[in-house]
Amino acid sequence: MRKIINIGMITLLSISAITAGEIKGNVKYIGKVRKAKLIRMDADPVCAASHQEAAKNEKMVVDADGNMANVIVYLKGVKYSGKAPSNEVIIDQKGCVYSPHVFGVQAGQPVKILNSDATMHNIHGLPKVNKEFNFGMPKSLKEKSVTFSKAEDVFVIKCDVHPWMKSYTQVFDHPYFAVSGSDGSFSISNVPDGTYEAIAWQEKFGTKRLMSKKVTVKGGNAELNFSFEPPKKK
Ligand SMILES: [Cu+2]
Repeated sequence: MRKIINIGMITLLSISAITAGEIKGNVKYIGKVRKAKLIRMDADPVCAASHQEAAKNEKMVVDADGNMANVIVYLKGVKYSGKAPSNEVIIDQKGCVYSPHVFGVQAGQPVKILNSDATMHNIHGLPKVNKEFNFGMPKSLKEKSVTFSKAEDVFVIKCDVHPWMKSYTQVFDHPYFAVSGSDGSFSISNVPDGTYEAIAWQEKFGTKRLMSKKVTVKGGNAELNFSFEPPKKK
């Protein structure tokens, strides 16, 4: 009798371990797409000279079809016991803008900071849960590395030399997150079967109008779409 129960449990465990799926979707902006403002970099001639056409403000990156980039989509409250990946997330200071403008990273995963510019940057991360960091990166210093030890909601990383330089990051204690690309699409893979609360964060809409949706994964692909709307006029 005991044997049968054990075999049953092992079978059950192995099925749940291999049953996982991919969450795929798209983020749209439902509203009039305004032209992005151009960034004035006159304060630093090296920055200004690195652009033939002025760089665009990235607070809202939406294409002509309403596809919205730079939106963090993640599953909330997921228990995950795996290790943080050892591969680095790279953030570059290039043309006096941060690339990427928005990124996600796992707690304990290294973040490599590059300075591709021939000018001085001072990168200043302003987390509340994790340790603040703040250091100058003169043109001779091409690489630095930081890690965040705990999960934390979105915070800003800015440059104290160039006030227009901002990047946003969120630290996760699991790998189930993604940032939408320029076509608005995202995918989160290897998600164990289950029903989750999914959240979408966007820089302009921020956390006040956090978007939340239920998503169920049951092998194969699960679809999850978000759309942001401008606030209704009263
Ligand atoms: Cu800078």
